[in-house]
Amino acid sequence: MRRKLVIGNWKMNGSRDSNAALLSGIAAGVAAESAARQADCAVCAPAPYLAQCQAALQGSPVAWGAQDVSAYAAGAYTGEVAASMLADFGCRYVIVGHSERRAYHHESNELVAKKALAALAAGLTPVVCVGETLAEREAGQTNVVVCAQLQAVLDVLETSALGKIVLAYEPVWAIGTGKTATPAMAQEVHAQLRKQVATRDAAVAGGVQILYGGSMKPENAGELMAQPDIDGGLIGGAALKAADFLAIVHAA
Ligand code: 3PY
Repeated sequence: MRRKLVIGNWKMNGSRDSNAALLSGIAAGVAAESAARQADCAVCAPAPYLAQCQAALQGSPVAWGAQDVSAYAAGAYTGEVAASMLADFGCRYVIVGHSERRAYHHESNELVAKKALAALAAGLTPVVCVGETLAEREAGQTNVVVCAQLQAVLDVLETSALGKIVLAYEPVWAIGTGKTATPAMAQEVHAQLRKQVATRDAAVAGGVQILYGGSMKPENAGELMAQPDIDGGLIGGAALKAADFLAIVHAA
């Protein structure tokens, strides 16, 4: 059985003071859960705050990670952060291919695949995001778009590495808009993604965690995560309030 996983994507939000309160609230809330706690959880913070996450969360059940990584290992890439640097700060996860990076930084499917490879090489778990725009959904292109995004990653990964990634389906039209895919809409895409992974390896496909992202909040998290192929959430705005984030972790 797949474990549920809830990851907060803080995006470009926070300050040392607000992070301190958020991190201690999350760590205390998760630590107070019973040993029978089912869900794993993590926060993905802006890079300058990873040391703060490491100091606050070390030894707690809450993992931490980053929101992007360079495709390159080291060298003359001004402004980039290498996967080995994230590993140095104890990161377990790194988000790659978030739609905001694809849209505002023109990241291609191939670049996202290279970033996933770079993350794996440093021992990190890449959280590979895929998702369609509203125009693509309305044109009936959802599966074509998300399958192409996933295929670029499948094409560069050895079968042994496939089981080390996490996938996140984030419909672009549901990000930061308050609109959420219905559980049935999300489940349909998640099942399709799992089927696509199964074309490479059925056992790996059965174990890969596929998160839903896009305005997941305490009110809709339980119903979304009750779907058979939805293994958790990648949480935007609701990850910035400890009570909301914890409510989603509890719902998982
Ligand atoms: C959102 O829910 O807004 C997200 O983009 C999560 O990554």
